[in-house]
Amino acid sequence: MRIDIIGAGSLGLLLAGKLISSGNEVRLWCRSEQQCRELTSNGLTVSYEDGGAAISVPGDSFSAEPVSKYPQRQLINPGDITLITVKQMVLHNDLPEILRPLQARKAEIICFQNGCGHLEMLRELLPQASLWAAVTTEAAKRKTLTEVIHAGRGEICIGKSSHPINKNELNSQDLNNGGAISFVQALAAAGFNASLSKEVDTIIYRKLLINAVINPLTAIWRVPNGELLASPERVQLMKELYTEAVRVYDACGITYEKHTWEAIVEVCRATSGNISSMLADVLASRETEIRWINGSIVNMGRQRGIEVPLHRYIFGLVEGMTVRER
Ligand code: KPL
Repeated sequence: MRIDIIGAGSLGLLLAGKLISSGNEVRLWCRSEQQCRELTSNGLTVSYEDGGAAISVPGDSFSAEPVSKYPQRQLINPGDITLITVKQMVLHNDLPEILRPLQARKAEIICFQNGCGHLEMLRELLPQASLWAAVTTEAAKRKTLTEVIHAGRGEICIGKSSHPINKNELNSQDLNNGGAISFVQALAAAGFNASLSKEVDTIIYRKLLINAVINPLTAIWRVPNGELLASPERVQLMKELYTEAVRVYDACGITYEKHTWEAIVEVCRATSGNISSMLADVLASRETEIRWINGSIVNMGRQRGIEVPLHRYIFGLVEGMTVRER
């Protein structure tokens, strides 16, 4: 397949390395010219913490393009499928212009973002596109601009999201789409555990709940995920955030058998040493994804007339911690 991957962070590099080595034609869009140069001269390496054999792809087996704002680059001559692996803020701030050439096409686009809000923006920007949401539990850590560590094998689940909740759309989901089916096959051939699912919204809302409870509190207290469980006061605040969010989910008719409080505690334990993605953004003075995580809970609550004062408060606190890049 011809695949465009927009975003050369840990997930983008992981997908690129394995998809290139299994014979796909990949164009990797990077945020810096320096990363493009290094990828072209050094190639790309995926290594494993458990000592498994690393995958190294030479720089002439794929192309690396800069997603530079000035001069603005555009995704001309797109491949069979476009993967967007950048964070929400980059997608909202920098990508609309780059994606413009896809406006007149029935482009297949797979979005790997945390939180909600990007699909609505893309639906408006690219009305003809077939938009897919992907949720992954693959763990990857970028070591250098050209090397990523595949720290834990997980799953990639792809489906049509109906967010904001739209029951009619949910029932008419059509997954018999050539592009996504071929892409899932390409992922499997590259060694990923990937599937198409009609349950992607359930998985998205489960992840949203986990991220809305864990991420902002780790960012405010500057602690790894596991330390949230270290004091009863912190656990109490987590529980209150959880309870508010679940009230919104109930009002929206979102099923959450698997979105239990115990599941959130379990994620904290399983990722106890992790610096959450939001804390990592705060520590690097980058804009965070708070608007698309807790901000989504606030918006969903507003639409259903449900007050979520704690999410609103936390949202304001974290939003005030970083200055938006422009
Ligand atoms: O998804 C995460 C994130 O950091 O964004 C969790 C599950 C909290 C793991 O760190």
